[in-house]
Amino acid sequence: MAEGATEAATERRPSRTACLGKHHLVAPEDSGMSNDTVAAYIAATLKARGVERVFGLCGGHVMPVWMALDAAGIGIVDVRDERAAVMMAHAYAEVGGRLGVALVTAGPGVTNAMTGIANAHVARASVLVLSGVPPRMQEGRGALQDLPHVELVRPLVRHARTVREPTLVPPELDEALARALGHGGEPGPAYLDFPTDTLRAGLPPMFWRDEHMGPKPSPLLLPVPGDVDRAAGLLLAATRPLIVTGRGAKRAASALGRLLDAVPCAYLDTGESRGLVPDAHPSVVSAVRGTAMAQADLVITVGRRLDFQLGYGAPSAFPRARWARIGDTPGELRDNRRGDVEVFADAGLALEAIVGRVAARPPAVDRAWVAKLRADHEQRSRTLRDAMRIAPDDAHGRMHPQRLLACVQEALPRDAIVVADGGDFLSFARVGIAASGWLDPGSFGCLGIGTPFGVGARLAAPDRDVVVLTGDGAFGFSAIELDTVARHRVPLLIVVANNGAWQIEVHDQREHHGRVVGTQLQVADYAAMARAFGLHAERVTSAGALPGALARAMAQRPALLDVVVSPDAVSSDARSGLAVVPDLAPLAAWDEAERRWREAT
Ligand SMILES: Cc1ncc(C[n+]2csc(CCOP(=O)(O)OP(=O)(O)O)c2C)c(N)n1
Ligand SMILES: [Mg+2]
Repeated sequence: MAEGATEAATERRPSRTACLGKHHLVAPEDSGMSNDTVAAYIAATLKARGVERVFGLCGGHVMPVWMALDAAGIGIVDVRDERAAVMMAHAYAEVGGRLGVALVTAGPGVTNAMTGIANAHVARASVLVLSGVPPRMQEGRGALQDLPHVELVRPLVRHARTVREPTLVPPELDEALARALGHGGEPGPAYLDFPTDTLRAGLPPMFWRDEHMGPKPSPLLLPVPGDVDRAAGLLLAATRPLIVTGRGAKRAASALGRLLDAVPCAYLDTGESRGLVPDAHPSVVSAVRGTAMAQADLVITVGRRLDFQLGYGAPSAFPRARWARIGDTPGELRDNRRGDVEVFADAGLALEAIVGRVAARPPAVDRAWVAKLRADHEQRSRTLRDAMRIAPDDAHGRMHPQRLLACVQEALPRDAIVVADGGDFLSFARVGIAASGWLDPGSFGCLGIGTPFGVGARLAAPDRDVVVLTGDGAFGFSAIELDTVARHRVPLLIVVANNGAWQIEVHDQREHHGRVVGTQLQVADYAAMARAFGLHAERVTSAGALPGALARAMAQRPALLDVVVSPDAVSSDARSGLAVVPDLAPLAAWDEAERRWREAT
């Protein structure tokens, strides 16, 4: 456990000015706070773990922690809705490769946070959510904001507990941190709450120990050599190998690059890993995703679940493939489709080890196959880019969303992180925008992440530009966070594609139901709304006005552009049937293929 100073701390209770061990805090003399409380301990531990800011919304039940965080010098990003606090912590974690922390009050604070918690659960984002419950003597007696939080969040978190006994806070907090970070398991949200009187209670000095407070190394799973041999063998024998990456590959960019140099596979990223391999790399074939999936004879998933975005890895979507799966979580290793080889290991270490086995040997890869996919990818991308630049206005003179995106792409700084949200507009952006950093609603498909993810991303990467591209419907969920953006001076550019509708649903209703019900919005004045919160904002109604508006907005961030776009444009997600939710598979084409496959087998 401890070093000398902490040992000494066990001998006496702390005075308000004593520094007891390297993690112990000294409360400001005039703060009226004691520095030996559970709340102060939580703040000191977070500080010791490198937490620099916490996203939250205040309330009496968590006030002791709130004040202790501030006393510890941890920044508080105070938001307008708890859902946004968790989403900000989520993006902060994902972009920064670190823990995100959200602090929300009891009752409605927790229920509001639940959508954010669910989103982090599906995305496997390392978020610690802290809250309060009524004091122990009031629990279950009809106290203000008394709810069984732990029962509510249980299926959405890696760990959930109410900690009532002050001296158990150190190990409980330590375990929750480890679970959130995925030490020995899948990363994701972890949840703890404390009765307010527990937060105020003193925690004797002998419990302030490095054993629980100090930073812990992140253990990386080493690959088993035999598994690496088998994976390398499969790869060397494959003629049409395809690598698909996801969340678990994010720290493995350099090993991945070396593998692609050694064996020129076809490569697909997914929303979770976008930007990992630059678009200019000759292996990238994302514009011909379907063809690559249909023709591959070996698919190697790296830190990627076979969720709906990959057709669950079904034989009907990947008719010729054998599988190698690499992952350090059970889902990323073997959900839906077992691998012929499974390498249960950190992705970077596994890829390095595979490179070591294949580098000196000639692969059987059909280079002409990869080259053809790449040529088709480039051709398709070029055609799309050209079409986007001249996508015509509709009969009412409203801009095509692709035209908007083409202008945004021109104005996008090289290293920018793009956050995309919406229905049709997200779909257009996903296909049409190239960016080195990317966040979107992910597999949870959760509208409303735009502005909160933008805030979290920018705070995690203060030297990168962050641009939020959002449909008007999606924007509305978290629109009030413009206030948070302004108060905290987060220099985002937010572009709202305003078509006055939940348009992807409108297309579905028109095509499959013959009428439009409850899916129209107003073409509201979001620029006026943004100005009300102090942002620079403009409404743009013509493509000609866009470059100037984008330049002014970039220069005066935080800024919002409210761009009126045509509702008539139909995105690929609307066409693919994603919004219709087919019976057997997530997209119409896969659903059809699955039907044929079932008939034939
Ligand atoms: C929280 C949430 N509610 C509802 C949906 C269903 N949904 C998916 S896309 C969409 C429409 C989004 O509208 P908008 O953001 O304006 O984008 P547009 O399709 O108009 O481009 C809806 C309602 C969802 N994915 N998430
Ligand atoms: Mg819309």
